Amino acid sequence: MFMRIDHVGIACHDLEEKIALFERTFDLTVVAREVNEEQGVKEAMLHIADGEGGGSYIQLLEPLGPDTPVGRFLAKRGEGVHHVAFGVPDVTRALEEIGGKGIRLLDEKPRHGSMGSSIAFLHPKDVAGMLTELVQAPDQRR
Ligand code: V0V
Ligand code: CO
Repeated sequence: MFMRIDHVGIACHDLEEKIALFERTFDLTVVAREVNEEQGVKEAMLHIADGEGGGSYIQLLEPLGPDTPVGRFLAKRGEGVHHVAFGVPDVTRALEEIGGKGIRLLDEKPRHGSMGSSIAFLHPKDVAGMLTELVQAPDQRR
């Protein structure tokens, strides 16, 4: 079902400061930036490697406000790992399969994600406390 880890999302207060930290510490490069109003985030993707069906990345996330998923996470838990995203060939199909196993879906259908991807989230309480994202690359080229 999963082809690779697409990205690990990190919640942070100050995106620019954390981009600089990851660039100088790990020699990573930002390959995309986006404000995603629907998800309530400003985000940056730092490229790690290329893999089956697309690349793998660190995603740095700054909330657009306190009343957003990442804003509430920061208030409760502080900065840290927010979610793990898996690359799948077909996110609609993966949602059907996983939903059929009784896992609560936070998205019934795919939404717009970073770099033109289609994304959907699974409830962390049903996946060992891990907020899980499914990612379908736009054309297997990411
Ligand atoms: C909240 N909880 C988490 C969590 N966020 N557990 C693990 N990992 C997280 N990231 C726990 C929280 O501690 C509570 O447990 C419980 O879930 C309910 O949380 P809440 O404080 O009521 O917070 P809400 O209202 O934000 O609800 C949490 C969920 C929400 C996960 C349902 O954040 C959500 O729908 N997230 C999906 C969308 C998202 O995260 N978008 C931002 C990334 P206790 O304390 O009651 O035990 S956007 C992105 O990745 C993009 C665009 C991309 O990749 O392209
Ligand atoms: Co993500």
